Amino acid sequence: MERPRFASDDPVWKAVGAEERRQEAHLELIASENHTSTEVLAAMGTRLTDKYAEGYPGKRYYGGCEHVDAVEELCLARARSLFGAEAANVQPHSGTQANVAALMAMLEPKDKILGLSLDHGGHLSHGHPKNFSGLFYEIHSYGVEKESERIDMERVRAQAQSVRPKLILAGASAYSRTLDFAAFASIAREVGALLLVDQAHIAGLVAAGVHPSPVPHADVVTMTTHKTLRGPRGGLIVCKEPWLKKLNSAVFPGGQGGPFMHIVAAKAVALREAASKEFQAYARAVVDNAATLARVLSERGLRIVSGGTENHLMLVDVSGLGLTGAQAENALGAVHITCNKNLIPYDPQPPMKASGVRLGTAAVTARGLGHNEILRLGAAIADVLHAPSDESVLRRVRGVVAELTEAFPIHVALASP
Ligand code: DSN
Repeated sequence: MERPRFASDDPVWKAVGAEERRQEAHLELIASENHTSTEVLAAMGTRLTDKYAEGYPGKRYYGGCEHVDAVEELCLARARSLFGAEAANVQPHSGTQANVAALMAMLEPKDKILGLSLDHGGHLSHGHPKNFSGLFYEIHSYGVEKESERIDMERVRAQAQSVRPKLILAGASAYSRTLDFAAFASIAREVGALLLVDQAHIAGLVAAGVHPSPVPHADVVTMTTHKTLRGPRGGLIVCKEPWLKKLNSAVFPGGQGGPFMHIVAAKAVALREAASKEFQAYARAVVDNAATLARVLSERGLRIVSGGTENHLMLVDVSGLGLTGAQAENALGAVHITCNKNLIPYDPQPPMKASGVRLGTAAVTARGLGHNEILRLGAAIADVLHAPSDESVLRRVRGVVAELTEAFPIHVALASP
């Protein structure tokens, strides 16, 4: 994107330019990343970043907040409307900050949480021992079944009955199957627990109606705005009305100071975009592309955890090829396909090696790749993983990636949905 030339010899701008060129020339398969529209990007680079606005619209601790109040009110109304929610808070700086606020509002320190095990696709802020969640609460975990590699809701029910948690947490960062929020809610009711859903990964799919919504079932729903939702980097919370007062106070002053009003503006733009028909078509294409990619990889002998995908991501078990996830990530990186190593369920490898890679289609779909391009991409990935040190294969695949990235430039595709 064109930008005014300031101190163009500042190495910061050189690094920013290099990163933009990297994004243009690489296919992004990290399932938690996406490419925003230029309008979302523009909102982040506005004078709203200068403004202090501690508090909430109409009740700020600083003068001069009338225009940022208007922006935050718009953002709140769009969040409520997009997710069909009674109430919202759009100030969390990140998904983790949203979870800090939700857990502060819903629990007392040392209360019991039952959430998805991190080794089976859970989030760091759902109970990692060094995260606030693991430090301040008593964490119990459910996992996926060894055979099916899916969550068995009857087993979650039995575990909830034995643990008697104060809160059940549903949501994942590496789970490719539809989450049954109605079943989570019925289990929570049965054991007298609250239900918190972290829909960080699937927020855009939920907004577009291609994944069932947790909103009717959960007390509180947290999310990030930068994954499938395609907004700025940040967090967002929607909830049932009775939770709003406690949540607002847990966000500010509980866990944060002044909100990032330029980011709130960008969230408002992204939420408007996510309500469009074009975004619905985009989200459907993300899921279709993921299914196509999983099918091509399976046909080429790669094992997809749980046998496939129903959302935007999949875990590919590369151990059968004699590779670790780290080696697969490096081999794909060498041909300009970016992804991350990832533990698979019951992984014998440590996290920094892992037996799998996680692949997601949100970003490549945002730049315009469709069915035929995903077939080429899937074949290219399989070629590399079957022959990671064959220079002639790597050279040919680099050529395929260059053709795709040149045919689908990021900033042309993303003028706005
Ligand atoms: N770091 C995020 C991910 O990659 O899934 C967790 O939200």
